Amino acid sequence: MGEAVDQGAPQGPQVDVVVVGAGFAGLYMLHRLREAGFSARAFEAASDVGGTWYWNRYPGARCDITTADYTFGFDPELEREWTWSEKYATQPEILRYLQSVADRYDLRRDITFDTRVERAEWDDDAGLWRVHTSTGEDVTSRFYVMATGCLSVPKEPDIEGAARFRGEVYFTSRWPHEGVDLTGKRVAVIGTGSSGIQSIPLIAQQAAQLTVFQRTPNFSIPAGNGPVPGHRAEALREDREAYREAAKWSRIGVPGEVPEVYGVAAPEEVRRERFEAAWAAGELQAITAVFADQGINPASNEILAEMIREKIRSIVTDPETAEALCPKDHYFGTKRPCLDTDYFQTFNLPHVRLVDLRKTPITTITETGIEVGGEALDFDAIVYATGFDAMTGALVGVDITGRDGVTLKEKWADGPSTYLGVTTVGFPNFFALTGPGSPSVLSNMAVSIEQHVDWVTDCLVDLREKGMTTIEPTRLAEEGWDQHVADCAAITLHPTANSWYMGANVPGKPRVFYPYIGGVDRYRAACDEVRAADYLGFRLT
Ligand code: FAD
Ligand code: N01
Repeated sequence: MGEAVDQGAPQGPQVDVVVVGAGFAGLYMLHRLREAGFSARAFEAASDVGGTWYWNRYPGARCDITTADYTFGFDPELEREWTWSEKYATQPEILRYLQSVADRYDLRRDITFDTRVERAEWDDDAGLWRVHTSTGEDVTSRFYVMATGCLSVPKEPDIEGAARFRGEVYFTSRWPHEGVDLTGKRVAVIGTGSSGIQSIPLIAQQAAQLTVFQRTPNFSIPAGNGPVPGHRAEALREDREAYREAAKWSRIGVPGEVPEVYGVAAPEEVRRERFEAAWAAGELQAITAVFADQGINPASNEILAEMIREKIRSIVTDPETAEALCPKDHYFGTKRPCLDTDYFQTFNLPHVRLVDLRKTPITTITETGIEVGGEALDFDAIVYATGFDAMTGALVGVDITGRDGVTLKEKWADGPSTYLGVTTVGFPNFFALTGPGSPSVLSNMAVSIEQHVDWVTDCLVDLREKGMTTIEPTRLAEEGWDQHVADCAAITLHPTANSWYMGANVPGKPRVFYPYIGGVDRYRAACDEVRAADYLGFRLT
């Protein structure tokens, strides 16, 4: 393969691969493709690289996987030259890192910014993808890779009257680049997921009055931010490669203990000791692994949940507010738990008020504020921290038409269907990085992105070596994988929650469990096995 521009008929592809998106996934994909000798073009709707870390500039935006782990591991030189300043780096630092990655590997020259891919059709006769962009530029490619992100399409505000508000309106997921000064203002924040919980303490520092509108209280533990944790820094210094290898074969993409203690069986002092250690560690990987059975056994989960509620009650001084902040309608971990810095403490401040939407739902948003439970509250600014059309939003947001004229949106009308979470029947030579049916958002995404990109690149190299030009999963393989993904979720507590993992946050979205919960390690083994078995479950032509 290689550059194959040919204006005469029959026309071949202009590039080997089109990549959509220039976040962690698109950048690494581009780099690997180039290294392997493929020609590639990337298109990015934003004006620069970074993806998540380009768009989400709200106050307090940080990662929630320790940054020493949430980082590329493919190049020891890159690792030697970049030092993270904190346990959980801020958005500007992560953005600078991704910009430096783009510079280091000279990636920008193949990325077209401010350009959205709007449509893509598979041309079965020519065996290529026809990709159409918002600027009118059309490109043809042999392979088409969506690196469009799992959390890149903000959810529309589905609240009556939202368009009427005449004050300032902000979305955490599209925060203005120049920053926002909320000093002295009356501010409403709607949403108490990770974005809300990170931004609320900082918004409270500026606002004259802050009112937080909470529909579902969330489990959150203190991040304990500070320097990179000593044990991780040391392990990396001692044997970087072994540490990264351990991450690849871990459950969530971060080296750590696999718990063996069962919550229901453990003596009270053991439960307490394990919980307090996880609380003090300030790491999702610790609090999600206190008990071996917390994700599957309601009784064990409740033991952990109640210990977190006790902490909330001990922090928040007003008992009614404390109770309203205690999550009781979902099992711990079935909605993504949050890491915070002084979130619960913020509700002790005199100018901060919590409105429990379960008790008093929003009636409407008006020109001047929000009506709730018969009260009309006026605001200067409303901040929406209301989340994303996760996992599939960006994929079906592009009009992608496969072999039989069926679009991806049509095919996935009742929920996504994939083989290995990266390919789908009817869409030859199409890859969705960290797609539904892969560990993706349940894992350290840096590790999962590298794994997907490496697998896709290896696959394209293998095809080239075999003299093959197309790859598509078989229906049987896809059905088997879908069943496996569903079975893994079904034995957990996850399907009980109204979470974005279940598509429950977007009205009308199919209610299935979107990611693969079998673990990063097992997933990697499955992908490796498929490749070792000469692409078992795929049809190559
Ligand atoms: P993205 O970074 O989302 O990049 C996708 C890019 O594709 C975007 O720039 C978008 O503009 C572009 N795009 C989409 N559609 C089109 C189109 N049609 N045409 C052109 N361009 C398009 N994960 C972790 O593992 N650890 C964390 O600590 C963590 N923290 C997070 C914090 C926040 C605030 C958020 C929102 C997410 C966080 N995540 C975290 C998940 C995070 O999204 C991933 O870790 C990772 O950044 C995803 O990289 P990506 O390249 O796959 O997608
Ligand atoms: O979005 P969310 P997010 N009326 O969907 C509420 C990653 N991330 O941007 O739960 C009233 O979690 C909604 O209520 P409910 C991370 O993976 C990581 O915060 O649906 N409220 C919820 O409280 C995360 O999970 C970090 O009842 C409405 C909130 O808005 C994912 O991105 C930081 C509403 C949305 O929470 C998404 O997080 C940020 C309505 N109509 C993001 N609609 C880190 O810490 C929605 N809500 C690294």
